[in-house]
Amino acid sequence: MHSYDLAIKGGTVVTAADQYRAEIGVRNGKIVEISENVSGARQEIDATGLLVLPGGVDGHVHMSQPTDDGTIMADDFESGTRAAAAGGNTTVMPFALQIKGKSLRACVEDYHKEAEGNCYVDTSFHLIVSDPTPQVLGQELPALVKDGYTSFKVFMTYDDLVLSDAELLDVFQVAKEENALVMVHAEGHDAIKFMTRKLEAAGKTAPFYHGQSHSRVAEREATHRAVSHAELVDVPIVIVHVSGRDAMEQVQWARKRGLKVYAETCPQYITLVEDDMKGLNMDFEGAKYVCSPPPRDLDSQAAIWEGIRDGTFDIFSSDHCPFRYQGSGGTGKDNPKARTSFKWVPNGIPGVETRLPIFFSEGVTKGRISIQKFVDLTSTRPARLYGMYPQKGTIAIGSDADFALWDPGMQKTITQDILHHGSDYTPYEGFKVTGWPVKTVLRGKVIADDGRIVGEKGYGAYMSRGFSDAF
Ligand code: DUC
Ligand code: ZN
Ligand code: ZN
Repeated sequence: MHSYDLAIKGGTVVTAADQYRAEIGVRNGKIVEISENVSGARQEIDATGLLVLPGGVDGHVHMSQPTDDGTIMADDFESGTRAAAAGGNTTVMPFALQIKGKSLRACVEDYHKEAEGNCYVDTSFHLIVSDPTPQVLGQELPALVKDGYTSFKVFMTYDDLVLSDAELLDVFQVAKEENALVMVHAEGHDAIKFMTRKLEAAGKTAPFYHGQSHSRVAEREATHRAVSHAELVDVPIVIVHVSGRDAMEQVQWARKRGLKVYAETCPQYITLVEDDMKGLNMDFEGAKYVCSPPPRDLDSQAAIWEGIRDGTFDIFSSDHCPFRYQGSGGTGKDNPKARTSFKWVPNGIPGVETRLPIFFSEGVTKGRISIQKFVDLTSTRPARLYGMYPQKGTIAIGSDADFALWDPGMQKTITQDILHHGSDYTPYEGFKVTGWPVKTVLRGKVIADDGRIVGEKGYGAYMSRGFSDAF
């Protein structure tokens, strides 16, 4: 008779607050003992020399998301969660997108069908509200929040997603009444369109000019507008994918006024720069780095690190939004329309598998942040902010037995051939990191082991959530 299904022995347990030598006993997928010595387990993992971290919680990923321009997202739930598992994650949060003119509830149900039986890690969905009709605002959203979809994203740009200021305010008001958390894509639509027209008229159509069209001014202005609307309604919001100093200063301004404004940043904003979108010689290769908001410059990277250290940023997510570079039949980044103008290049880059190693290496290994901060921004804080804590995001008695066993000294070079995503490239090709997830454990089962996926497809479960700790 075994007391435990699994014991993790010999490692150093790390949480957002602490670090100590301990062994962990797991029963029925939950952590049931943390002590100096755990024995009597059916399976033992020797974690000598390893850090035992809570499994990564990626609060912002896109997979199997419908598009309206003939492109296809490179990851469905199977490949996207496979990549997530290999990268040390145990929970990911993709977006159930409301297709304009369609009921949000029906879109959520369709999205569940895509996920069901296909996941290697646990998932929970945010919603994207693209069509806030009276029916959506008055009935569907309140009912969905009650069913555990306690966060939704709104967009201030993109023809098919943009909400007017009046619509933003209406959605914020529903969020306030229902205690839901709104995530805001803050880039000003008219300013982007204005710059796009000017650039195109001057013949500047290469992918590089995406960065100039999605200017830091447009991001700053929209961030200010979003936090002002949040002040008016008196509701907490999250500004997602903050790219640099300009938008970050608006978050800090809001905080100084006592507003509950939370902020997210992503790997691309500490590693990539606008010039990456030049490709080799202003050629189309630059499309591999096109995402929104776009990467900025070295000063912006330095600003993001300041913001990470001083607490401006609450969460560090991947914004994994993968497209193939060469998709068949014009479904990838390199498609005939995109060759005519940057404005048709699908926005987004893959990153769910590389988020943790890049942040660990650039942050912890290089001495910019503590390992507690790393755990907080990549697991604990997203779990709290999105209503999954303490089931997810920590190592404690009663929590899910989700771990990333981390070798802090392992050196790796990121290349496409070691990754598990559905994209045919990585924007981080050749990037060297120190620190790597060698095993990922989800609810007591090893799902990834030294780059091999050993979990079962379908073991990843859907989680309905409680309320955010932002309220
Ligand atoms: N916004 C995202 O959050 N992800 C990718 C593209 C975008 O505009
Ligand atoms: Zn966005
Ligand atoms: Zn995104």
